[in-house]
Amino acid sequence: MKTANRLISLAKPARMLLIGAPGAGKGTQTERILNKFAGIGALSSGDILRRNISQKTQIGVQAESIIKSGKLVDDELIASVVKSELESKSWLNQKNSWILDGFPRTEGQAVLLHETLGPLNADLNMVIHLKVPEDIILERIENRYVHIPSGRVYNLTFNPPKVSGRDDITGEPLSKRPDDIPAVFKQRLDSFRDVTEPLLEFYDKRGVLKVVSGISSDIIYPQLEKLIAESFCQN
Ligand code: G5P
Ligand code: MG
Repeated sequence: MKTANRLISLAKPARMLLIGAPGAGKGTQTERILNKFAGIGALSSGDILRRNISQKTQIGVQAESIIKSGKLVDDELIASVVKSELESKSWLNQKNSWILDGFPRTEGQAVLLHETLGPLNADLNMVIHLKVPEDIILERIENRYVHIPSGRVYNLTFNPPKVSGRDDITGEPLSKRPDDIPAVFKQRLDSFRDVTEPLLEFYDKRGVLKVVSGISSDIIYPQLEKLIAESFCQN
């Protein structure tokens, strides 16, 4: 239930990154955080790319076959797409609070983001690894449906839409992601292990890494909420 008047306010700006394997629940947890804390925005690199694909933009054309194969799009491309989004939302400053879901996911991307945020003294101040066992997430993907314009995500057993095949808010049709098939999902997991897991150390060395773990989003979410409340809601 969305109870706007009960949202918790932050006392300090939060610039967060969620890192997790495909299907770990980055989108799911982002939505829960936004429903609990006031004044936080969110941006998912995968959602931006899927919107570009559905709108057939030049970026969408470049990204479509790469996403379908489960590989990662080029660091420079995704970094510039995310930078433009941050600019257009006026989030490139020390005041705004936001969550990045899925970007950076390589060390090269982390360096590019730092080149943008560092000079503003607005680097990421919390990077959270959502740690979920692989056998658990494999089961989730088969049942996932998404609302591409908003990025809202459903699962036929865990959080089914109120009306079958329709987004709860807009009533628009839901889609299957073309990269949610087992062979492609395996490639996405490999990319995560090969290039994204090493990024954890990068952020650990910078003193901003936190880890939350569990076999379900219901187990992980309270850990996330506590971390955010303790880190950003007290002066
Ligand atoms: P994305 O879109 O960033 P992934 O692979 O990183 O894709 P994904 O698949 O979106 O991550 P998620 O957001 O971590 O997973 O998970 P989710 O959608 O919230 O949850 C997964 C499913 O499980 C949902 O159906 C949800 O309802 C359900 N669920 C959640 N919790 C539970 C639970 O506790 N129990 C159960 N039973 N179900 C649950 O990137 C896609 C592609 O875009 C490109 C790449 O090609 C990438 O493969 N891309 C980038 N390329 C380069 N650099 C970047 N930074 C890029 N970003 C995107
Ligand atoms: Mg996602």
